[in-house]
Amino acid sequence: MSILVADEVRTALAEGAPVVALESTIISHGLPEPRNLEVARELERVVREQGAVPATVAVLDGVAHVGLDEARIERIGTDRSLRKLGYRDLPLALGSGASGATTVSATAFLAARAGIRVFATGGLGGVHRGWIETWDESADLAVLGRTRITVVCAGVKSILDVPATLQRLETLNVSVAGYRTTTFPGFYLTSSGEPVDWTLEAPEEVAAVMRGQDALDGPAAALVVANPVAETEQLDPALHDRVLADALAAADAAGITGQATTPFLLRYLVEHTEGASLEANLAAVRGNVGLGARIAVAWSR
Ligand code: PSU
Ligand code: MN
Repeated sequence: MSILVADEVRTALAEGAPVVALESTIISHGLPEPRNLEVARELERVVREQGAVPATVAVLDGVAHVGLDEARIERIGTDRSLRKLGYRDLPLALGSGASGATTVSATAFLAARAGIRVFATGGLGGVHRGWIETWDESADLAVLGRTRITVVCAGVKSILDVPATLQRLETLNVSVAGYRTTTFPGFYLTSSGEPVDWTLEAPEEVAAVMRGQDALDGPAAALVVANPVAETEQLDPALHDRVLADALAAADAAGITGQATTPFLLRYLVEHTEGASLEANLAAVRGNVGLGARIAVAWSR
């Protein structure tokens, strides 16, 4: 068996105790060293503080791990040779003994496969600006369109085409609700300005929607709980707009495409906001992981 569920996670799932899946790409490719390793540990701690069990997902030496021990977490934070693995990369990594961090698409799949229902991350991948020429749409969306998992996120990165991403989520039958907001969050920003049709106010309400999914038992699809970063912790919107425009121009000039696009833009934003985008990013992720854990607790009752 090349999917290995950590003992603690397996036991929690067998007992119906709350478990929250966490992705590893954000650690290995989305955040600068050495902060990334601290964050990996902190996120696991945030889950535990709410009484849930964290299950960080990654592929190491051809084995898909759901739940990582401390040595493996450290490897995710420090091994620069790790690949970035979407769902489609999983068979290739397993078959070839490769190692890599999992994106939302690969993490959502592996978590659901292990029986985990709640997954918390920063921002989803989505439709890239310029998609009409590049056809660049994250594989996250297709997997969420066929996986029954609740994903807590701060929306999608503002580096993307947000309205087009929301449209694709609709087409793919992914349920989307704002958490205590009537607008879709803007990742670094509290609001993207785009409206959401549904608003949920408490973890118990989210759990009730998940029970609704099970009662219907229709074709599998995700529930996206879009949880905005607090206004006091968001990136200054004017700074955001200015640096983002520069970042997109720089990516274009450097000929960055494919999997490299998201990490390039994220790094550019961190460097050109003197780390302010990183702080907003971390505030968003922390908030999502805490909420994910509270949802997992409500769901387990
Ligand atoms: N959001 C972040 N940081 C990240 C990512 C998203 O704040 O590092 C990662 C996630 O793992 C997401 C992936 O699944 O980027 C999407 O990459 P792509 O656009 O290549 O599918
Ligand atoms: Mn892409």
